[in-house]
Amino acid sequence: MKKLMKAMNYPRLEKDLSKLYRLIKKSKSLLIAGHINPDGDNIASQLALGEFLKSYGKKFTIALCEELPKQFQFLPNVSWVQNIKKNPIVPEDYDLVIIVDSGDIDRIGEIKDFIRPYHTIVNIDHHKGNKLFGSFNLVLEKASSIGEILYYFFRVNKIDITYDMAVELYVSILSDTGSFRYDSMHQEVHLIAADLLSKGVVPAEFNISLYQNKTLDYIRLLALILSRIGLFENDKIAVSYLNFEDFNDGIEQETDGMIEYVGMLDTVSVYLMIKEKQPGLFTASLRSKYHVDVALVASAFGGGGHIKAAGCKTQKLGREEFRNSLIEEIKKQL
Ligand SMILES: [Mn+2]
Repeated sequence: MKKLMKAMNYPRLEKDLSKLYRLIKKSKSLLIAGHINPDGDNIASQLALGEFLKSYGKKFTIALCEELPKQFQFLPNVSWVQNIKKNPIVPEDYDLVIIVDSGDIDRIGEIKDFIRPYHTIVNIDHHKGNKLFGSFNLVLEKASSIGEILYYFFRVNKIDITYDMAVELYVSILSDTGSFRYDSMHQEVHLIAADLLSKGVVPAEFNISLYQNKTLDYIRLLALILSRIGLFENDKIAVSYLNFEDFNDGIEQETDGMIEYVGMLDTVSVYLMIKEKQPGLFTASLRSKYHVDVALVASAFGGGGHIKAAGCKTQKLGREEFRNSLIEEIKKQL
């Protein structure tokens, strides 16, 4: 395990993982949360943590302030995820708050309103530039996913990884490495995945649930996005967009992954998706295939993220103005 964890380049890792275990043991009731617009890493890792807490006899709530996206319904014990807008919670019920996958506490959205000064906050994350908002911060920038961090946590503390936990850790890793394809990959991830497979995980079983479960509305929206792709700077920049009126109820959340189709063209180096989330409020997701640092581009508009994936928003600019300003900013690095 020590050899595996060396790749994390985090000298105090073993000590911090034991410290986290002690914090959890000491607590009576835990509130677990992740970022808004949850992805597979976020949801699956929280469920894996839940499995462990349950086996330990701890009371806990996995809180979400929105509906759980459909593609995660297949995860074991998914009913533990509680939409606090439908089933409200009270802060006094908890003493420990664990926040995963969020570089900034604002990323947890309205769940933040339930945090009180008497709560101990544990921040488990892998985003660069994490704001270290926790009373205890476990931020491993080299980790592929929260699933990978939890794998080390379970192993170091000799916690049995059950089949359900293995499924959740595997889905968490799959989600944040783009099925073992992204820059976040390193050789230890394959060793961890192999160990999870030894617990009975069958990867082919997730293919349909995660990737082949779309509705006709989704496919039609995707067709619209593809038809709207515009190319700039010798076809190096691709941009598509969705207007507010393009969204049906509930489908907005599902459009997140569609940006990948905008970057499929071989000439494209940077690709963007602009969405009008509310009338006059535009968000931009930015992706880079090569050297362009899109986090830097996003930061010019008050946003941020990773080198190859970032985001920002505006209420001052119209859609085309926003697009043109973004292109100007990208041009500085092309
Ligand atoms: Mn993540």
